[in-house]
Amino acid sequence: MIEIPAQGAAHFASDLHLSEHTPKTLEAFEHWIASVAQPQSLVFLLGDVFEVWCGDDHDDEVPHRVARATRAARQAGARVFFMHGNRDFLIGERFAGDGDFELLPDPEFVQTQGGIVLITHGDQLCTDDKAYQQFRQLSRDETWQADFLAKPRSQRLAIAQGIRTESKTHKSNTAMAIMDVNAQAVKQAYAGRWPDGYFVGKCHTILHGHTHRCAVHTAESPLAAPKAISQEGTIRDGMRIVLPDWNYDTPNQQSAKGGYLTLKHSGEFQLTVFR
Ligand SMILES: [Mn+2]
Repeated sequence: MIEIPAQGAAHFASDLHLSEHTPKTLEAFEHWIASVAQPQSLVFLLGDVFEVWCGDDHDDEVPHRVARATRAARQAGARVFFMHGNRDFLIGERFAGDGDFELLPDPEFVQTQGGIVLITHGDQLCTDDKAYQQFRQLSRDETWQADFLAKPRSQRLAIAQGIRTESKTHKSNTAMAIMDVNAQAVKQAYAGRWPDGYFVGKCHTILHGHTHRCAVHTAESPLAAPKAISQEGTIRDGMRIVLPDWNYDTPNQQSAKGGYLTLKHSGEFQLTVFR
């Protein structure tokens, strides 16, 4: 459980999907993290910061720049946390050291006066996507990961490329509803029952990314249409906040270019969406 300092704030972003093809999004990220990094602030990156991650033994400009940005945030007095997404789940201690950030388990909990917030990348709540959940279980296995990381880097990149192509085909053939969170899985998560079968602890509010359907859902309308607009309020029981994905490079008129959530010790929040 992580507590938000009384005088500080926590800032959450996810799903930047950074790669060599996203220079503008990378620049927006660098500006954003510098703007929220100060003493007493907590910066949470909730997964899929990178489009793909094949091991910490990289020599690429994008991860170097991200590590420089998180390290600078730490030097400015912030604590930086990183949770794995389904694309960058292979980030390890070596890269965490480069970026001077702390790796978090998924889920993790944040304590505020407004209640306990469960934070997660969100992919585990999409229980209707059976094919993905099967791959997830396989790829989070220690032996699978050790085998994969032992291969030459060029081979790892080729395998990752294959998985991405397969995933794109799967996505275009799968109904939108199946790739969203499952209502029952969300309901059980509030009661502490996580989809993997373990009891993780109860929470009042859930915060996640992954689905690219930015919204603030409430207990009264748990599955209302996503609305990627800036809004503020105080967290309460049964609220589920979904972070926006970032895309400054091929923006689309209908969706936001990015955004983040700020959460205070009091439980007040502000969801800022970039247009
Ligand atoms: Mn994801």
